[in-house]
Amino acid sequence: MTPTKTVYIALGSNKGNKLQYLQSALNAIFEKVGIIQKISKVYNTPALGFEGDDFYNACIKVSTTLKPKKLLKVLQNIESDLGRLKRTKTTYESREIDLDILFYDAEIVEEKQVTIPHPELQNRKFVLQPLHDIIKDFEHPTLNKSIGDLLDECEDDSQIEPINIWLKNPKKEYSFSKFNFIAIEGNIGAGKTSLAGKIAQDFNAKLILERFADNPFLPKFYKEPERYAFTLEMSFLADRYQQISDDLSQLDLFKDFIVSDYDVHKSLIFSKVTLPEDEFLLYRKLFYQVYKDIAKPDLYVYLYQNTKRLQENIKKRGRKYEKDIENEYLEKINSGYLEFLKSQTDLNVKIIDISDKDFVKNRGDYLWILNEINDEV
Ligand code: PH2
Ligand code: MG
Ligand code: MG
Repeated sequence: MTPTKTVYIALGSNKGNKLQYLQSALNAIFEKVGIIQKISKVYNTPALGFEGDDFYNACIKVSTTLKPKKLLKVLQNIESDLGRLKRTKTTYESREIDLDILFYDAEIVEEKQVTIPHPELQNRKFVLQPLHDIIKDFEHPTLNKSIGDLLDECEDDSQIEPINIWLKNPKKEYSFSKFNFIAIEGNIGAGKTSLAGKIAQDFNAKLILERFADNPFLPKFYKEPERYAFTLEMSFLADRYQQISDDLSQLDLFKDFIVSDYDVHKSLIFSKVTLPEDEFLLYRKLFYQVYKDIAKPDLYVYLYQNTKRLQENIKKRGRKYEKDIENEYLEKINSGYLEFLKSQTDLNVKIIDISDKDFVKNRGDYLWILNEINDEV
């Protein structure tokens, strides 16, 4: 997986509807760069280093998987999309929007077009003050001083004043908070774990992942399905019950909701495919006795992915025991899910077709899925 980095970005505008430019830039950063973790107040600041109207300045903390050069490119595109023209003079001039990278984790980047940390930040109160709102204790990786100390020592004596209007975090458009428990389901290799992980990280949810990697019967089952199917299903039943009841009972006061990468009913769906009829009936009896009063998710998301791409994902993650899974098996599991979902009357189900999406690679696809889920609210 691509590592997620924390970046700090300074925003400035001194031309046109300044607040609107800052907000539009924020929205575009959310769409193209990553989730916005923190937003400073907006400050009115006199133009420093040139004659011009006052600026509105702010700083934000963002999580991103973009690398520094790509991040710079994306920010420059946002600047030009918002109407900023290429410089005409070599000195500073008024601009609709200026987006500068201040820090990229604690990394030091010195390349032709990018210098990080921003070489001027310690000399600019219009950067240090808003930065101080969101990370006063962060230590500058080359000056080895906190933002608080840099602000105290800064010789810039500009009068900078917070305005009483705040920028809005675009992630507030997604109101997952209506849910207490979302289960992400899908076939083998559909991307359940990746999606659940991203949602948990971006929206402060408690993440419940299926722990199947250590099920000793799974590799045996793939080698000899007839012999190990019942044992495998029984061990899943026992494990999943244990885990889900543990996890659901440990309330986490600091998390807003729960997201899991499975729903317990998958036991029924898989066993219907893997077991002979009579064994399945026995199994189902046990299942309902075990799960009679387990909490149900208040939203059940089924990620539909076509067989070809499931196979590609399975190859990519390279679990040895999964390498000979046949198309036919995946197709049976998919039909099993759809049949199960059709029969559910008191489950809030959202089926999302992701066969032409790649939400790991494309942030646009990820946001599209969030919108689909959000439509259910
Ligand atoms: N940006 C500059 C130069 N001067 N002055 C203020 N007050 N705010 C800015 O964002 C700013 C500036 C170069 O990018
Ligand atoms: Mg600048
Ligand atoms: Mg700039």
